[in-house]
Amino acid sequence: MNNRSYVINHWSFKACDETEWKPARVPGTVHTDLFRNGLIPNPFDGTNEHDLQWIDRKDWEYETSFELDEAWFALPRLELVFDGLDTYADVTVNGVHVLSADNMFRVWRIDVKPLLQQGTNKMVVRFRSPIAEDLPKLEGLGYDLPAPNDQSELGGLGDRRVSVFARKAPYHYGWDWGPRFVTSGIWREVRLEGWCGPVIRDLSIRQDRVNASVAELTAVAEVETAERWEGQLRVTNGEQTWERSVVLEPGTQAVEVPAVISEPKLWWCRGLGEPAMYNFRAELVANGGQAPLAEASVRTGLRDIKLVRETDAAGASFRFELNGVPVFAKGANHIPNDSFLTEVTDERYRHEIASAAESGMNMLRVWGGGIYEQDVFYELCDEYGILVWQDFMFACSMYPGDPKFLDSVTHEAEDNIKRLRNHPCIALWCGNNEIDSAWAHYLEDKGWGWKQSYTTEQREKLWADYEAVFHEILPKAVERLANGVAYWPSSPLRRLTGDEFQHANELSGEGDIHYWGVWHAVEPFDNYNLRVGRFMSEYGFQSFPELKSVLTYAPESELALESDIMLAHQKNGRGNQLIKEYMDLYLPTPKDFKSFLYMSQVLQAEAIRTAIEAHRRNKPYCMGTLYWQMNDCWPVASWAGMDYYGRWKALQYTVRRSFREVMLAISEPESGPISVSVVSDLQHPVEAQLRLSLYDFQGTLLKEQTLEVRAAADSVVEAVVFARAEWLEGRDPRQVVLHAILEIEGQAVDSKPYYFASAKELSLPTANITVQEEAGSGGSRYTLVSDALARQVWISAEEEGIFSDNYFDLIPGIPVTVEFRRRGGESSVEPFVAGNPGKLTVRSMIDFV
Ligand code: BMA
Repeated sequence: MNNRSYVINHWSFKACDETEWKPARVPGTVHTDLFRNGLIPNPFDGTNEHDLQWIDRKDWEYETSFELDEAWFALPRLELVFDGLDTYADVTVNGVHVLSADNMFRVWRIDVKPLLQQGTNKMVVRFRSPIAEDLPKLEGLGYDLPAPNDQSELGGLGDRRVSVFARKAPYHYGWDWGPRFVTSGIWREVRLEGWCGPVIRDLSIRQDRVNASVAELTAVAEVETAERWEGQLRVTNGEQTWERSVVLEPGTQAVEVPAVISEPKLWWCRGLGEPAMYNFRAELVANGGQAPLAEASVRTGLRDIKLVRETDAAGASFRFELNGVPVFAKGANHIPNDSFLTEVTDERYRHEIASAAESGMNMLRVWGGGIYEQDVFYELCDEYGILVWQDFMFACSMYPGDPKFLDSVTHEAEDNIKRLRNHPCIALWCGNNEIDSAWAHYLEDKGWGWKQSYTTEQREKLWADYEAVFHEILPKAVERLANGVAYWPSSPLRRLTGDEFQHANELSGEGDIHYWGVWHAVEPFDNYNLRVGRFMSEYGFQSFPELKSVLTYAPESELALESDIMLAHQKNGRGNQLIKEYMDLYLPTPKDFKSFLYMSQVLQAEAIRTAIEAHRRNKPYCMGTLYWQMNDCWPVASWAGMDYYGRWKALQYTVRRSFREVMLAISEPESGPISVSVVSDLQHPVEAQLRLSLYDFQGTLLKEQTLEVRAAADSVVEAVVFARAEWLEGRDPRQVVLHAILEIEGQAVDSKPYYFASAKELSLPTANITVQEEAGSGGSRYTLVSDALARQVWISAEEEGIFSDNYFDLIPGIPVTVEFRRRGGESSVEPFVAGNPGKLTVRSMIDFV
């Protein structure tokens, strides 16, 4: 093989109307290059975002030179490959225009051999302002397209929202948790590839039938050749080899090789088994030859994944089945990890996915307002056994439907499905985020009020454009290319009926649900118990990041709920006030703003715990719970459980407990008695002991009961039901706690406190907590004991890392041991390593009121 590949780097950049070139980083963005050159301040600091909006109004250029020796020119084909250009880019090679790119999600490949020369070659990539580019499209359309998250005012555009015209990450234009930084840049690798003879452009392992006894596969190689070629295509997984003769005609063709593996090691998600992976290699070998002329490799897992929607008495199921086993999906919605995508290192991805795994998740939803993630994201999900619900990148907006736009979307879908289809983690392709329900075409009084500002004719046009993308182009692309993974047109959706039964409806008993009554509609937390759908793909509650994170963007003097900086780092208009309103309702009043930060996290955790327990208790009616949202793209008050720096909020620890395989859920419906349920996701039955103990806040044991509980495989069982009075027996409900522990074979698998009064009403005592380092643990394990009830004990470490548990309640006299694991960092292959936390600070709720 004489094929060669060369990564092109050493770039410089400048604004097109300036003269001085500065060093640039590729992959990168204009914003990060300006920052690294000291030309702009840190975009995330203070209110800097507001002053940096000029950047997207300019045109920018990147240039580089590269040397080519003679050997390159012996190859018949020399191609330039751009894995990603953000977004409107004109490329010239030695002064000749070779490409005009217009979709950041596409891969571009151009034959440039006639333009290259031995010695020095010059390449220029010129980015046209995405704003200047798209404003005329808006004017040409004659009406606006709804895009409520597009922060056009902040960008100086008034109400002219142009985000929908660009095939570019929607969140770049701002979101209700994200700043408006409309980037430009070469955001993925650029290579020169030279080849001769046939090449394998793509290799896909189609899984025609997979079960425990056999995997019937078809290796599909997309082969390109300049000349007619005859030989063998050989496919191997290291243990077995499959081969066939091929005759290739000039051009591109798909060559299929059937491959059967008996008793395959299946890929399982977390909780169900090991995520076994296989490496496959395809080689083209000349007749009679041995050395491959071309080769391609993929790593994949063998599994059968289905979205099962069967009609039942309540409506229809919405559940994933992996290798025939129903999966209760536990997870969160993922957004891009940074406003500047190229800042996200592999370590940051690993930290996120390892955190998801540590939190007991088995699914993440790659939400449609961001990007089709980088390969490493899916590689990690494969490795950690985390299923991915993959949206196409369309969210909360209506889009144009001109032929050029539709053509661009078609190519984007093909490029991304092909890139991602070998990842066993991909469980679903979903057309868009919330557009079906926001537009609500078939119900005049439903939706977000968008339709009402259009004429009947415009409405029909907008809906026809919608249908072209989400009911034609995308499902066809998935059907053709995604190797059997299901397509779901929009999240949420009830069913694709083409009439008023189509749009998501919490009470319909089918489809997936985004429940935002709590938060956006200011409904009480208790409504999480009442609004349970078949699959909860979104619901959420905001909090602030911890003080250490806040201080990275705001000085002490700005630490106030309504300061300019606090409002700049809260993108949901009513957000800060909503946190306060709910806090007034449920929690004691924090003594100052720093305490408010802590209390906001406790509040958020309590909201989402209520929701997750309600969803899990309702298994198998409900078969999934993905809260909004996993992560942040900058330091901000948001719905995330983990802040921009990867620091776990109270929520992340609560999720970790609420996603345990066997979980206790204690609920008190308004009308009825208190009920203690055991939710088991285990695939085998368990016998457990449930111990209920009533304590006063000084630790006196007042009453106790032990029960045997038998939970069948993958089940929910109500262990006990009782009236408040049975346990209170006249005692002051503000001064006692019921502690429930569930044990299996003597091991505590879950425990939960239950209070008979709201957190706001409890008579919290002063608590002294002692912390004792465990001998021989190398400073990584600590035992905490309190002399009085301590609620929401927050252990904070000097070092970055996570504790095995945090933000828990300490019953006086009952010790709790936690382990600290440091964040591995760039130099470690392990995401977390047991170690010393440095200085520890331990506080509980009483310290903040
Ligand atoms: C959901 C998401 C996002 C948004 C979030 C919070 O519906 O799809 O659009 O950030 O709500 O409002």
